[in-house]
Amino acid sequence: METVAALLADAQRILITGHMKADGDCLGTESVLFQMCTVLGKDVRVVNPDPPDSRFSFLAEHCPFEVYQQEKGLPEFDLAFVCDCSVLPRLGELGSSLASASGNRVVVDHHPLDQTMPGLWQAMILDPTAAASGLLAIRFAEFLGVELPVSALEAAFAAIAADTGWFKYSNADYPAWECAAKLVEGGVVPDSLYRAIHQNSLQGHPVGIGLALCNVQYFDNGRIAMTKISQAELQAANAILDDTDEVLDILRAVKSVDAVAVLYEKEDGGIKASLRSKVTTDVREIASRLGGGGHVRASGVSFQEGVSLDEAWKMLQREFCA
Ligand SMILES: [Mn+2]
Repeated sequence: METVAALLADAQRILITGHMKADGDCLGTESVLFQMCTVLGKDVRVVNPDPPDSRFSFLAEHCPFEVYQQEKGLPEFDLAFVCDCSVLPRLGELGSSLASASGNRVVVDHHPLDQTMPGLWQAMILDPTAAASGLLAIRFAEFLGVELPVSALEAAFAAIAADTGWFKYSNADYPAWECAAKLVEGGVVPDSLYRAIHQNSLQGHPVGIGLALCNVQYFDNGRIAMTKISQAELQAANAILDDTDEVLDILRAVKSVDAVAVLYEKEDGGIKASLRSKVTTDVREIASRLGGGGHVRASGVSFQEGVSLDEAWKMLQREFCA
């Protein structure tokens, strides 16, 4: 953290970014760093490959999320923070601009470091044992002695809650609870945050969950549950499924099940898989065999363009049941 603090002290123009389809942890971490740098009097821009997930749009009230445009390129920066990801291709075209820019690059992440581009990072705040990147952003603010506004504490809480499934999963460890307790002491009201994030969906969302659950199949004596959902099925029922977390939770609730997967066809036809496990299955290993990544208990895969939902199903089933 000392190196990052020194780089930050010398920098005036700060860029904050993160991975494609930024999740609650990525957006929350960005918001903490944005507000911290603002308190420090820096000129800060937050530029992402995509607009924020609608459930986390409330974070935009205190953090101006911009969307990267290839024609405009990235703003000039002295120091860039890359949040919740060290795999540059996961930043899309923004990643290539970032790699060729002259400013310093710092990664703030809780995934194992991507080793394919040595020399890319001048420093890092990296801890694969941390429950969320948001926790690392808070630790860094504490290290610098920056007093954060309540909106930044809310962003950190949202980040940790997002990656621990509201403190349900195995990564909800003592440091995560301890940090959450401090955030609540600082003024965060968890139930109002929960309402803002998880009780704000559209009427078609429960129908989307129902449809996705109807396609479930069990393998390996019920140890594995897989399901899938196509855009055609969703559209025929006027349903939406903007988030598969609830589907994954319900599948994991089955007693015999240890590992679950939801295959989801996006509106652009691309296929995404979300993988989770309860106790024994290493879903990061399974995801990495298909070109994806993540954590041991939570991982994901974006299949290559042109792969159909049924093809992705067969590939995933082969790896999952191997
Ligand atoms: Mn994360």
